[in-house]
Amino acid sequence: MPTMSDFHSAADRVRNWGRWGDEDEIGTLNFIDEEKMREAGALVKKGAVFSLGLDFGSGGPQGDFLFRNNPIHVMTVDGGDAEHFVQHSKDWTANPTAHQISQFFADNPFRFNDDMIIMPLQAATQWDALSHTYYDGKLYNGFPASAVTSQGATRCGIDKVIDKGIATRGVLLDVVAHRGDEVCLDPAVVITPEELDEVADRQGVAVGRGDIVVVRTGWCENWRRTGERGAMATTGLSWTCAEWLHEREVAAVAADNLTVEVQQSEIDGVFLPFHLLCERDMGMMLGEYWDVTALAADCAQDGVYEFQLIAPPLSVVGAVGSPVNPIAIK
Ligand code: UVW
Repeated sequence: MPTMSDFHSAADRVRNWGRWGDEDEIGTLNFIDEEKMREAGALVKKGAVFSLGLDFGSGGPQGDFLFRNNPIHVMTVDGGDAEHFVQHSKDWTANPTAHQISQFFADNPFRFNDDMIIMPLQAATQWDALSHTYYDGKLYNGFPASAVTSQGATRCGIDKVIDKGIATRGVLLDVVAHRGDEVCLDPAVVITPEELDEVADRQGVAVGRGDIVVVRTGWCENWRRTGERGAMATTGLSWTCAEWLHEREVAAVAADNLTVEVQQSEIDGVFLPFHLLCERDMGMMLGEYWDVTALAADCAQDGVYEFQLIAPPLSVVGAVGSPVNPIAIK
């Protein structure tokens, strides 16, 4: 089993600190330039849109992870409120604002509904910001871990990437189809760089500078069919795929599972090493729970595994991640 020292050697090889200046907070998104965006736009041929976002609701994928809940959706105004104010307008005479509202509803046909949502920003389909994971007291580009406090991230927050879009060429790597599995990978599968090359070769697609690589493990399909959240949790990329992405100057990586990488320990004493290498050392954002079911079916049908990918996070100031509804357009 690889050791902590192997991890540190890999980190030294992939580290992009200073590559785009000492103040850079967007990392490998810098690989997406104007030419790349034009190339991505030209991939739209049939006018077919695929949403890769899961529903944000009580039936989401959270459940057995202590720190996160499914979104809680609450109505804050509905039709009942207007009728209540109309019927009880005389009860509100001591409260000028409420009285004014009750008069408004009594005199005007206008009605409205409002709502709010309470959710971890890591609840369903999401981006990890570069401030999400770190080690040895440092974030991406050497910013101190203390830049993230209970007030939020003053460095590498998700709001820092907003100006990038995010819009570029997406490439689906369908490991499920490559292995001939029907729905999903076996939980024990560890996807290696060699396998990523095999998948790309089989699909006749090359991964390059500024791309977002989207990996299909079948997790979302399996979860939707069986309701199982935990059993399929372990399959994903090997930590060694970080170097594969680094060499190709990929802009970001996403998958249809919780962690993109395998959850089982690959290195003695380092949990989620791929996260640490990508986010903290390379400055590469991870996209999680991206549901590629419909996209994968279309790619299998027309043999085209590249598309324009548009996946802007919400500009939540100081957040270390964001919900997203990625759109693939072919
Ligand atoms: C952690 O890194 C803890 O979670 P995620 O896989 O959602 O990024």
